[in-house]
Amino acid sequence: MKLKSSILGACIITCTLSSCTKNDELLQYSENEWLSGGAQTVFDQGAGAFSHPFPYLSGDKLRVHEIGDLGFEATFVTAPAPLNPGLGPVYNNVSCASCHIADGRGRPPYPGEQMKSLLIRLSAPGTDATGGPLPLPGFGGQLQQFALAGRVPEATVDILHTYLNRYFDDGTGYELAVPEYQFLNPYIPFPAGMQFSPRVAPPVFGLGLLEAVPEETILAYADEHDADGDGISGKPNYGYDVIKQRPVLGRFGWKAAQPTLKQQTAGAYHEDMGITSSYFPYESAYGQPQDDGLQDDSELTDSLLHAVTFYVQTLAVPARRNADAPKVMEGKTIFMNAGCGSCHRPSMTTGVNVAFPEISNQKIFPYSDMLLHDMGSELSDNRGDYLANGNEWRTPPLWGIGLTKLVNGHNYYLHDGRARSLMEAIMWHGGEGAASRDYVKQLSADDRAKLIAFLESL
Ligand code: HEC
Ligand code: HEC
Ligand SMILES: [Ca+2]
Ligand SMILES: [Ca+2]
Ligand SMILES: [Ca+2]
Repeated sequence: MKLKSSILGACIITCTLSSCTKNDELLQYSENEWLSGGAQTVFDQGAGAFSHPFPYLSGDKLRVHEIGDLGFEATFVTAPAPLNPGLGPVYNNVSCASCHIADGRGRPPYPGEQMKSLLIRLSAPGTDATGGPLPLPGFGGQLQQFALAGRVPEATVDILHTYLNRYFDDGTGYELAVPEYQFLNPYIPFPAGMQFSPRVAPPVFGLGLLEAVPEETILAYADEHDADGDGISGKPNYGYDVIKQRPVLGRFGWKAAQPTLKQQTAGAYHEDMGITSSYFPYESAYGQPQDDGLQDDSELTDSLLHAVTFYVQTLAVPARRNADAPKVMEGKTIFMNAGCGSCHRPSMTTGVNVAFPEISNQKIFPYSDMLLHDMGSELSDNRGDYLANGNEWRTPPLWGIGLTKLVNGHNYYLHDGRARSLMEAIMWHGGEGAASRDYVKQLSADDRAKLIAFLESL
């Protein structure tokens, strides 16, 4: 299977590049749901499944990916230093890879552990000049729980849990863990009206393909005022593009507030690690006592920003496992019948980009519509993020989700990692997702297992 698929994959890209005629076998193959990332799918079911470059990268592009890979792994340190200086003065973590572990997802801290791959966005009520969240005076747009020697972290965070006990219709109980955040040791008192949004690091593979989906495709799924009356709206977010200096369709982040992978990457260096760049030339702590207030040169070169962005653009998507097993196929039918596919759209096709044929014209299976949905008050962070309100979250892609445990060693899902299993993630769905959740609630244990088997095959 593996070898055959790779060879056929090679045919597909050759055909795309030279527009040769498709024969039936290829056509059938291009419909094949095993290939979650189209021709840019990899056949690794192990712990490294999220960490492969696109199998088809022409010319010196693989080299750029490799340079970006080193940048993604690099541990930043206090300046001056010969290698990777510029960390801080305040930061959440020291490298991209320490949050996006093995290019996969982060998790909330275990009891007694410090928070590392979960971060807290902050804001004051209102919006800034770009329509985005208003920075919280004295703390900015994000809480940094670490600081360089001799400087004070902004605050530390403890997470406590309460538990909701609920029941499937067949009487089987399930439990939802509700996180409660306690902010401790703030370096100055928190201003009144503080809003916060906890978010775990999502996986970073397949993102170049999602960036290549035409805007029209995503907008065609939108039905903001539910004109067709199916209970599902779907709303595009428009974040602010700091280079174009205007709102642009958002795609990345849990609320789809980031328009491009480059800006997302520059933003991560800036807020998560304290590394300035041409995108964000001032330290996140600028104006706070942690910063020296001097305006230095960018700590990150444009060429490294380019390479690390290219790295996340060209991480391949793992192939599905057991996609044709009867249990999995029945699980997919249940998934569609439950209405999951109204938001977790099975497939999309990327647009044509002559400068980047590797991402062009690929039928991909992300299981997302890239739009915001009202997920109800129980999942709300009560904080706006451009056009997203507190209840609204972007449908996360489900591709590769069945490999989470293997790659990341845990089963924590949703924006703040509160769900401890795939089923718990489903049972948290409210708002527009409530009807789907209730459908699952009335399933037999056998059918619930089939639904999970399908998700685990993604
Ligand atoms: C402190 C942990 C942390 C660090 C360090 C970090 N990230 Fe992230 N990353 C996150 C979180 C949390 C999100 C989701 C943010 C949001 O919802 O707005 C995210 C989102 C992303 C996304 C968008 C993924 C998607 O599906 O929308 C990309 C790409 C990304 N990060 C790349 C990077 C790169 C490159 C670096 C290093 C420069 C980096 N990250 C460093 C936590 C981290
Ligand atoms: C109304 C749109 C919508 C429907 C319908 C829907 N989902 Fe979701 N799903 C979302 C959104 C939005 C999130 C993210 C919520 C959050 O992080 O708080 C999500 C999160 C998830 C997650 C966790 C993903 C991750 O990366 O952490 C899983 C698993 C999931 N959904 C499965 C399902 C299944 C199975 C169904 C059908 C029973 C379903 N969803 C129905 C929108 C939807
Ligand atoms: Ca710095
Ligand atoms: Ca801050
Ligand atoms: Ca609708």
